Amino acid sequence: MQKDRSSAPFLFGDEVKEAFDIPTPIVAFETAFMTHGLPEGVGIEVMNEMMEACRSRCAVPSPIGVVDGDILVGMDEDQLLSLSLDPDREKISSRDLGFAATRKLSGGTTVSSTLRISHISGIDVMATGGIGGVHPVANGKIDISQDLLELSRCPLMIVCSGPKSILDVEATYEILEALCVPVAAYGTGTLPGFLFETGIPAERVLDSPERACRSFNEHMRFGSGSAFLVANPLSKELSLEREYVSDLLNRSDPLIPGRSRTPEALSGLSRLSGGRTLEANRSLLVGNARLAAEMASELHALIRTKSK
Ligand code: PSU
Ligand code: MN
Repeated sequence: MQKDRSSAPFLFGDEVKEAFDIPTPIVAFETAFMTHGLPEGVGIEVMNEMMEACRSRCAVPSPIGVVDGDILVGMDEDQLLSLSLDPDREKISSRDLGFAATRKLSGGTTVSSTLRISHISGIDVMATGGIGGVHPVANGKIDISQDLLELSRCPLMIVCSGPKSILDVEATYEILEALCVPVAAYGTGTLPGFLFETGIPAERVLDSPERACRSFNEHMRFGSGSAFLVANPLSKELSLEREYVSDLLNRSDPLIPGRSRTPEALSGLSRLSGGRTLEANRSLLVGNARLAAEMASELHALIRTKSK
Protein backbone atom coordinates (compact mmCIF):
# COMPACT_ATOMS: atom_id res chain seq x y z
CA MET A 1 0.00 0.00 0.00
CA GLN A 2 1.76 3.13 -1.16
CA LYS A 3 0.50 6.23 0.58
CA ASP A 4 2.66 8.71 -1.32
CA ARG A 5 1.01 8.66 -4.70
CA SER A 6 2.86 11.72 -5.97
CA SER A 7 5.85 9.58 -6.98
CA ALA A 8 3.73 6.95 -8.80
CA PRO A 9 4.31 7.11 -12.58
CA PHE A 10 0.57 7.35 -13.34
CA LEU A 11 -2.04 9.97 -14.17
CA PHE A 12 -4.93 9.89 -11.72
CA GLY A 13 -8.47 10.92 -12.74
CA ASP A 14 -10.11 13.72 -10.73
CA GLU A 15 -12.76 11.53 -9.14
CA VAL A 16 -10.21 8.97 -7.99
CA LYS A 17 -7.85 11.66 -6.70
CA GLU A 18 -10.69 13.07 -4.63
CA ALA A 19 -11.61 9.59 -3.41
CA PHE A 20 -8.06 9.07 -2.13
CA ASP A 21 -8.17 12.42 -0.31
CA ILE A 22 -11.55 12.07 1.45
CA PRO A 23 -11.05 8.96 1.61
CA THR A 24 -13.80 7.02 -0.19
CA PRO A 25 -13.76 3.31 -1.16
CA ILE A 26 -12.26 2.71 -4.62
CA VAL A 27 -12.54 -0.32 -6.93
CA ALA A 28 -10.07 -0.85 -9.79
CA PHE A 29 -11.35 -2.37 -13.06
CA GLU A 30 -9.18 -3.98 -15.71
CA THR A 31 -9.94 -2.79 -19.26
CA ALA A 32 -8.65 -5.69 -21.41
CA PHE A 33 -12.06 -7.39 -21.20
CA MET A 34 -13.44 -4.25 -22.88
CA THR A 35 -10.72 -3.85 -25.52
CA HIS A 36 -10.17 -7.56 -26.25
CA GLY A 37 -12.67 -9.81 -24.47
CA LEU A 38 -16.08 -8.54 -25.58
CA PRO A 39 -17.26 -7.56 -29.06
CA GLU A 40 -16.72 -3.94 -30.07
CA GLY A 41 -19.55 -1.77 -28.79
CA VAL A 42 -20.52 -4.27 -26.09
CA GLY A 43 -17.34 -3.80 -24.03
CA ILE A 44 -17.93 -0.11 -23.40
CA GLU A 45 -21.60 -0.71 -22.58
CA VAL A 46 -20.67 -3.32 -19.97
CA MET A 47 -17.97 -1.05 -18.56
CA ASN A 48 -20.57 1.69 -18.06
CA GLU A 49 -22.91 -0.76 -16.33
CA MET A 50 -20.06 -1.82 -14.04
CA MET A 51 -19.31 1.80 -13.15
CA GLU A 52 -22.99 2.33 -12.29
CA ALA A 53 -23.15 -0.86 -10.21
CA CYS A 54 -20.05 0.26 -8.31
CA ARG A 55 -21.48 3.70 -7.62
CA SER A 56 -24.80 2.17 -6.47
CA ARG A 57 -22.78 0.61 -3.63
CA CYS A 58 -21.09 3.90 -2.74
CA ALA A 59 -17.65 3.18 -4.16
CA VAL A 60 -15.71 5.07 -6.83
CA PRO A 61 -14.93 3.01 -9.95
CA SER A 62 -11.36 3.29 -11.20
CA PRO A 63 -10.93 1.77 -14.66
CA ILE A 64 -7.22 1.48 -15.46
CA GLY A 65 -5.80 1.67 -18.97
CA VAL A 66 -2.99 3.06 -21.11
CA VAL A 67 -3.39 5.95 -23.55
CA ASP A 68 -0.45 7.13 -25.69
CA GLY A 69 1.98 5.69 -23.17
CA ASP A 70 0.35 7.29 -20.13
CA ILE A 71 -0.99 4.95 -17.48
CA LEU A 72 -4.38 6.25 -16.42
CA VAL A 73 -5.87 5.37 -13.04
CA GLY A 74 -9.53 6.34 -13.00
CA MET A 75 -10.42 6.71 -16.69
CA ASP A 76 -13.56 8.73 -17.44
CA GLU A 77 -16.34 7.78 -19.87
CA ASP A 78 -14.84 9.69 -22.81
CA GLN A 79 -11.40 8.18 -22.36
CA LEU A 80 -12.93 4.71 -22.13
CA LEU A 81 -14.99 5.22 -25.26
CA SER A 82 -12.02 6.36 -27.33
CA LEU A 83 -9.84 3.53 -26.05
CA SER A 84 -12.55 1.01 -26.90
CA LEU A 85 -12.65 2.35 -30.49
CA ASP A 86 -8.90 2.81 -31.01
CA PRO A 87 -7.96 0.52 -33.92
CA ASP A 88 -4.38 0.25 -32.61
CA ARG A 89 -5.30 -0.67 -29.04
CA GLU A 90 -3.20 -3.43 -27.53
CA LYS A 91 -3.70 -5.92 -24.75
CA ILE A 92 -1.25 -4.72 -22.10
CA SER A 93 -0.02 -7.14 -19.45
CA SER A 94 2.52 -6.44 -16.72
CA ARG A 95 5.62 -7.07 -18.78
CA ASP A 96 4.36 -4.74 -21.51
CA LEU A 97 4.10 -1.67 -19.27
CA GLY A 98 7.63 -0.39 -19.87
CA PHE A 99 7.31 -0.78 -23.65
CA ALA A 100 3.87 0.80 -23.59
CA ALA A 101 5.35 3.86 -21.89
CA THR A 102 8.39 4.23 -24.18
CA ARG A 103 6.53 3.46 -27.40
CA LYS A 104 3.50 5.56 -26.49
CA LEU A 105 1.12 2.65 -26.92
CA SER A 106 -2.57 2.56 -25.99
CA GLY A 107 -4.42 -0.43 -24.69
CA GLY A 108 -6.52 -2.24 -22.16
CA THR A 109 -4.78 -3.57 -19.05
CA THR A 110 -5.16 -7.24 -18.14
CA VAL A 111 -5.59 -8.52 -14.59
CA SER A 112 -1.78 -8.74 -14.21
CA SER A 113 -1.01 -5.12 -15.06
CA THR A 114 -4.14 -3.84 -13.30
CA LEU A 115 -3.05 -5.58 -10.10
CA ARG A 116 0.45 -4.11 -10.35
CA ILE A 117 -0.77 -0.57 -11.04
CA SER A 118 -3.43 -0.77 -8.31
CA HIS A 119 -0.92 -2.04 -5.80
CA ILE A 120 1.50 0.81 -6.47
CA SER A 121 -1.40 3.29 -6.34
CA GLY A 122 -2.72 2.02 -3.00
CA ILE A 123 -6.03 0.60 -4.28
CA ASP A 124 -7.04 -2.48 -2.25
CA VAL A 125 -9.90 -3.99 -4.26
CA MET A 126 -10.31 -4.87 -7.93
CA ALA A 127 -13.02 -6.51 -10.03
CA THR A 128 -12.83 -8.58 -13.19
CA GLY A 129 -14.79 -11.31 -14.99
CA GLY A 130 -12.32 -14.17 -15.17
CA ILE A 131 -8.64 -14.36 -14.32
CA GLY A 132 -6.07 -15.72 -16.76
CA GLY A 133 -4.35 -18.99 -15.89
CA VAL A 134 -3.21 -22.24 -17.42
CA HIS A 135 -4.41 -22.95 -20.96
CA PRO A 136 -4.90 -26.54 -22.07
CA VAL A 137 -1.75 -27.63 -23.93
CA ALA A 138 -2.25 -26.77 -27.61
CA ASN A 139 -0.14 -28.42 -30.32
CA GLY A 140 2.36 -29.37 -27.61
CA LYS A 141 2.85 -25.74 -26.54
CA ILE A 142 2.24 -24.33 -23.06
CA ASP A 143 0.53 -21.00 -22.43
CA ILE A 144 0.35 -19.60 -18.90
CA SER A 145 -0.97 -16.16 -17.99
CA GLN A 146 1.04 -13.47 -16.24
CA ASP A 147 -2.03 -12.96 -14.09
CA LEU A 148 -0.90 -15.87 -11.92
CA LEU A 149 2.48 -14.39 -11.02
CA GLU A 150 1.01 -10.97 -10.25
CA LEU A 151 -1.69 -12.59 -8.10
CA SER A 152 1.16 -14.04 -6.06
CA ARG A 153 2.79 -10.66 -5.43
CA CYS A 154 0.12 -7.94 -5.39
CA PRO A 155 -1.82 -7.89 -2.09
CA LEU A 156 -5.29 -6.87 -3.26
CA MET A 157 -8.68 -8.43 -2.82
CA ILE A 158 -9.86 -9.45 -6.29
CA VAL A 159 -13.45 -10.38 -7.11
CA CYS A 160 -13.84 -12.66 -10.16
CA SER A 161 -15.92 -15.64 -11.29
CA GLY A 162 -13.00 -18.06 -11.51
CA PRO A 163 -10.55 -18.70 -14.35
CA LYS A 164 -11.81 -17.51 -17.74
CA SER A 165 -13.86 -20.03 -19.69
CA ILE A 166 -11.23 -21.31 -22.11
CA LEU A 167 -8.73 -22.41 -19.44
CA ASP A 168 -7.82 -25.62 -17.68
CA VAL A 169 -9.77 -24.75 -14.53
CA GLU A 170 -8.33 -27.48 -12.30
CA ALA A 171 -4.72 -26.67 -13.25
CA THR A 172 -5.32 -22.96 -12.69
CA TYR A 173 -6.71 -23.51 -9.19
CA GLU A 174 -3.75 -25.80 -8.40
CA ILE A 175 -1.23 -23.17 -9.44
CA LEU A 176 -3.03 -20.57 -7.31
CA GLU A 177 -2.54 -22.89 -4.36
CA ALA A 178 1.15 -23.36 -5.21
CA LEU A 179 1.56 -19.58 -5.37
CA CYS A 180 0.02 -19.05 -1.90
CA VAL A 181 -3.04 -17.20 -3.24
CA PRO A 182 -6.01 -17.76 -0.92
CA VAL A 183 -9.18 -18.62 -2.85
CA ALA A 184 -12.64 -18.43 -1.32
CA ALA A 185 -15.90 -19.33 -3.04
CA TYR A 186 -18.55 -16.72 -2.37
CA GLY A 187 -21.95 -18.01 -1.27
CA THR A 188 -21.41 -21.51 -2.70
CA GLY A 189 -19.66 -24.71 -1.67
CA THR A 190 -17.91 -25.31 -4.99
CA LEU A 191 -15.35 -23.35 -6.97
CA PRO A 192 -16.87 -21.45 -9.88
CA GLY A 193 -15.62 -22.10 -13.42
CA PHE A 194 -16.75 -18.80 -14.96
CA LEU A 195 -19.57 -20.09 -17.19
CA PHE A 196 -20.30 -23.31 -15.27
CA GLU A 197 -20.08 -24.99 -11.88
CA THR A 198 -16.87 -27.00 -11.61
CA GLY A 199 -18.08 -29.31 -8.87
CA ILE A 200 -14.65 -28.92 -7.19
CA PRO A 201 -15.34 -28.57 -3.45
CA ALA A 202 -14.20 -25.19 -2.16
CA GLU A 203 -11.92 -25.40 0.87
CA ARG A 204 -12.95 -21.91 1.94
CA VAL A 205 -16.40 -20.40 1.65
CA LEU A 206 -17.42 -16.83 2.45
CA ASP A 207 -20.94 -15.57 2.70
CA SER A 208 -20.74 -11.86 3.45
CA PRO A 209 -18.55 -8.87 2.61
CA GLU A 210 -17.90 -8.46 6.31
CA ARG A 211 -16.45 -11.94 6.75
CA ALA A 212 -14.53 -11.64 3.49
CA CYS A 213 -12.93 -8.37 4.56
CA ARG A 214 -12.00 -9.69 7.98
CA SER A 215 -10.27 -12.67 6.35
CA PHE A 216 -8.54 -10.43 3.81
CA ASN A 217 -7.35 -8.13 6.57
CA GLU A 218 -5.91 -11.01 8.54
CA HIS A 219 -4.29 -12.40 5.38
CA MET A 220 -2.58 -9.04 4.89
CA ARG A 221 -1.18 -9.11 8.43
CA PHE A 222 0.93 -12.15 7.61
CA GLY A 223 2.68 -10.28 4.85
CA SER A 224 2.80 -13.02 2.21
CA GLY A 225 2.18 -10.27 -0.32
CA SER A 226 -0.25 -12.31 -2.40
CA ALA A 227 -3.72 -11.35 -3.57
CA PHE A 228 -6.88 -12.74 -1.96
CA LEU A 229 -9.26 -14.16 -4.52
CA VAL A 230 -13.02 -14.06 -4.01
CA ALA A 231 -14.68 -16.36 -6.55
CA ASN A 232 -18.22 -15.18 -7.11
CA PRO A 233 -20.30 -17.60 -9.21
CA LEU A 234 -22.48 -16.66 -12.13
CA SER A 235 -26.21 -16.76 -11.26
CA LYS A 236 -27.80 -20.23 -11.53
CA GLU A 237 -30.20 -19.11 -14.30
CA LEU A 238 -27.34 -18.12 -16.59
CA SER A 239 -24.94 -20.98 -15.73
CA LEU A 240 -24.25 -23.42 -18.55
CA GLU A 241 -23.50 -27.14 -18.43
CA ARG A 242 -19.79 -27.91 -18.27
CA GLU A 243 -20.06 -30.53 -21.06
CA TYR A 244 -21.87 -28.02 -23.26
CA VAL A 245 -19.07 -25.46 -22.77
CA SER A 246 -16.31 -28.00 -23.47
CA ASP A 247 -18.08 -29.08 -26.62
CA LEU A 248 -18.30 -25.45 -27.75
CA LEU A 249 -14.63 -24.96 -26.90
CA ASN A 250 -13.60 -27.99 -28.92
CA ARG A 251 -15.26 -26.36 -31.86
CA SER A 252 -14.15 -22.75 -31.28
CA ASP A 253 -10.72 -22.61 -29.60
CA PRO A 254 -8.16 -21.77 -32.34
CA LEU A 255 -5.49 -23.64 -30.30
CA ILE A 256 -2.83 -21.08 -31.02
CA PRO A 257 -0.69 -19.97 -28.10
CA GLY A 258 -0.37 -16.23 -27.65
CA ARG A 259 -2.35 -13.16 -26.95
CA SER A 260 -4.93 -13.45 -29.74
CA ARG A 261 -6.11 -16.87 -28.60
CA THR A 262 -8.55 -15.54 -25.97
CA PRO A 263 -10.38 -13.01 -28.16
CA GLU A 264 -10.79 -15.54 -30.98
CA ALA A 265 -11.97 -18.32 -28.69
CA LEU A 266 -14.44 -16.04 -26.89
CA SER A 267 -16.06 -14.80 -30.06
CA GLY A 268 -16.32 -18.40 -31.30
CA LEU A 269 -18.03 -19.43 -28.05
CA SER A 270 -20.54 -16.62 -28.30
CA ARG A 271 -21.34 -17.37 -31.94
CA LEU A 272 -21.85 -21.09 -31.34
CA SER A 273 -23.97 -20.58 -28.21
CA GLY A 274 -26.30 -18.07 -29.87
CA GLY A 275 -25.06 -15.32 -27.54
CA ARG A 276 -25.56 -17.21 -24.26
CA THR A 277 -21.91 -17.04 -23.23
CA LEU A 278 -21.86 -13.32 -23.99
CA GLU A 279 -24.93 -12.70 -21.83
CA ALA A 280 -23.34 -14.69 -19.01
CA ASN A 281 -20.04 -12.81 -19.35
CA ARG A 282 -21.83 -9.51 -19.16
CA SER A 283 -23.89 -10.45 -16.15
CA LEU A 284 -20.96 -11.74 -14.13
CA LEU A 285 -18.82 -8.67 -14.84
CA VAL A 286 -21.55 -6.36 -13.53
CA GLY A 287 -22.24 -8.63 -10.53
CA ASN A 288 -18.54 -8.72 -9.67
CA ALA A 289 -18.26 -4.93 -9.88
CA ARG A 290 -21.19 -4.64 -7.44
CA LEU A 291 -19.74 -7.18 -5.01
CA ALA A 292 -16.26 -5.61 -5.21
CA ALA A 293 -17.81 -2.24 -4.32
CA GLU A 294 -19.50 -3.81 -1.31
CA MET A 295 -16.15 -5.30 -0.31
CA ALA A 296 -14.37 -1.96 -0.72
CA SER A 297 -16.99 -0.21 1.42
CA GLU A 298 -16.78 -2.87 4.10
CA LEU A 299 -12.99 -2.76 4.10
CA HIS A 300 -13.11 0.99 4.42
CA ALA A 301 -15.42 0.73 7.46
CA LEU A 302 -13.23 -1.96 9.01
CA ILE A 303 -10.04 0.05 8.64
CA ARG A 304 -11.72 3.15 10.07
CA THR A 305 -13.01 1.23 13.10
CA LYS A 306 -9.55 -0.20 13.70
CA SER A 307 -7.81 3.15 13.49
CA LYS A 308 -10.15 4.73 16.07
N1 PSU B 1 -11.65 -13.18 -19.12
C1 PSU B 1 -12.51 -13.01 -20.12
N2 PSU B 1 -12.15 -12.20 -21.14
C2 PSU B 1 -10.93 -11.57 -21.16
C3 PSU B 1 -10.04 -11.75 -20.10
C4 PSU B 1 -10.45 -12.55 -19.09
O1 PSU B 1 -13.60 -13.59 -20.13
O2 PSU B 1 -10.64 -10.87 -22.11
C5 PSU B 1 -8.70 -11.05 -20.11
C6 PSU B 1 -8.33 -10.50 -18.73
O3 PSU B 1 -7.88 -9.18 -18.90
C7 PSU B 1 -7.21 -11.39 -18.27
C8 PSU B 1 -6.54 -11.69 -19.59
O4 PSU B 1 -6.34 -10.76 -17.36
O5 PSU B 1 -7.65 -11.95 -20.45
C9 PSU B 1 -5.55 -12.82 -19.53
O6 PSU B 1 -4.96 -12.94 -20.77
P1 PSU B 1 -3.73 -13.94 -21.03
O7 PSU B 1 -4.29 -15.31 -20.90
O8 PSU B 1 -3.26 -13.60 -22.39
O9 PSU B 1 -2.72 -13.61 -19.96
MN1 MN C 1 -0.39 -16.34 -22.76
